[in-house]
Amino acid sequence: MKHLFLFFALLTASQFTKAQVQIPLIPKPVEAVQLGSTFILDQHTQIFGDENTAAIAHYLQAEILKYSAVSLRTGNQGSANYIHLKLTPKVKQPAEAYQLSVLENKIEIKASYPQGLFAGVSSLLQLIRQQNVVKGRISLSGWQIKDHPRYAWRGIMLDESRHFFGKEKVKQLLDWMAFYKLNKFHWHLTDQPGWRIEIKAYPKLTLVGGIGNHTDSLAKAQYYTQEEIKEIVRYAAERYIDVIPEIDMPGHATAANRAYPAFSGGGSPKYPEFTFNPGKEETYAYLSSILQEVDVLFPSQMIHIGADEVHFGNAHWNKDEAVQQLIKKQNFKDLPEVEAYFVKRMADSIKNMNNEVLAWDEIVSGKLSTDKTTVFWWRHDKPEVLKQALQKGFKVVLCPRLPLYFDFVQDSSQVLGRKWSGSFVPVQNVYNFPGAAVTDLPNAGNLIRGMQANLWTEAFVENQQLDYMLFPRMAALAEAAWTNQAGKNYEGFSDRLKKHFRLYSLDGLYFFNPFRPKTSPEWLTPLQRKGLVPNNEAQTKQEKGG
Ligand code: TNX
Repeated sequence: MKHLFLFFALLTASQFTKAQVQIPLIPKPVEAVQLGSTFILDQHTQIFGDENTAAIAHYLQAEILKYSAVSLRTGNQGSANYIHLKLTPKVKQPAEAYQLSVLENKIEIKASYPQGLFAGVSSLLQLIRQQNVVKGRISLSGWQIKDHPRYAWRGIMLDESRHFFGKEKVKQLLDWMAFYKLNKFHWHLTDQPGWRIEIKAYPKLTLVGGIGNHTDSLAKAQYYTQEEIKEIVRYAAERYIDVIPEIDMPGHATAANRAYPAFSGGGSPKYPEFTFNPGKEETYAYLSSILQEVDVLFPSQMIHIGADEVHFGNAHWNKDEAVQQLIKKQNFKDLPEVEAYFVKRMADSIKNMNNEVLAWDEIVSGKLSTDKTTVFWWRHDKPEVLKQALQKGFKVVLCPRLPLYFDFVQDSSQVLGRKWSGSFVPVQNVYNFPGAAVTDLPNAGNLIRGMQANLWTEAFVENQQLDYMLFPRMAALAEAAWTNQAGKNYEGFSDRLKKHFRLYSLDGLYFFNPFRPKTSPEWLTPLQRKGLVPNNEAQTKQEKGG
């Protein structure tokens, strides 16, 4: 009896130790079995594949050289030590499903689709970058990994209208998105302070509309040329990230209206020149030709038309002659009907360009059909809007302010950023989203495409401030969006996350340490050592509002 007890005690203890060995990956894969073997990666390791895997092989080579200073060559399966990238026959599974085996003399990554192969490479790179390079050699523990994502849409939105950060910062963001298997970059390019995308047919949009930002209305024009847009789109495509442009309408149009006042629908005392004019035929031709150029530049075949907060600044519609005529002609009873009419016409023109229509959740109460249309649920205080969107049959991307607006502070002590009735957005809340209140809704299973974090930038001017809001919440977002509910565990995530802080520092990122919110000297970046903490420049934002 005593022996039996001891036997069970030992058994439980050994299982316990086993459970402690976590695969050092974020997001956590569906299945990971440790093998006990070791693979040595060095300059003799060859990457083996075929013409269909060559681009991904090159990415892998380039990343290993960049971060670990080891140069691998591409080669063949006959070599003694190799990484094999293999596209397997297509079977019905998510495109990003993959298998990664780190064995004694070979590493194998298998997937049915290039997206899956890329996800496998991304996992391998995470394992590599967390190891020290000793005399040009990297030791990797043996693992057998099987993995696929929970959600197909795993995104970050960056607002570059309020403040402009530029293409180097965007590329760095795309690098980290690839690191964390985030695959949708939603680019908010137009809003009140500035228009940031060159449009050949209407050059003043950037030359005039590009002037100014949220803190300085006279800042020199900043925007992306079409060549730069193409460069970013290509860079993202190499990382299997879709870029989705947002051209906000009919509200948030102030910058465009400075350039081409003829299409302005006016505003309200607090939001002057806020809208496009829905009463003029010319407005639809103007916006459609803008969107047609946008369509050419972005192969994702998705255009986000905003459509948010129109009521902030459409008071002038009550007096505008063209809008009044439209109301009479169409027999509209109020301004929301005018708004719905405008959105429907623009949505039709986007669908005619063979694009999907994406918009904020205000469109749920409008007139849009649900086909090729995705709603971005952002008003966390209006759960009924999410419910209604799903009921009507819209596809949905989840991005409620709480907990997915990364312009909100992450700790009660912070002042730079927003709060909502005193609430903030800590890493743990990001990690725990979505809860049952969302996933148990009718239709949630088939209509929710996934989730994204939105980084609005009214309060952020410096790159370091941007980093501070994104890291490490981006890691929590990635695991929440990729890893199934059953596999999620905040304690385990925290342990894995701590090991990424060294990588953040190595990349010069300024990040928040949620485990030691006060100071964490061992991870201080050069900037932090100089005492350049963002809180010094803090501005307290209003508590409620948009
Ligand atoms: C609401 S989300 C907005 C943005 C602001 C953001 C600040 C949405 C559709 N509109 O215009 O930048 O809040 O948190």
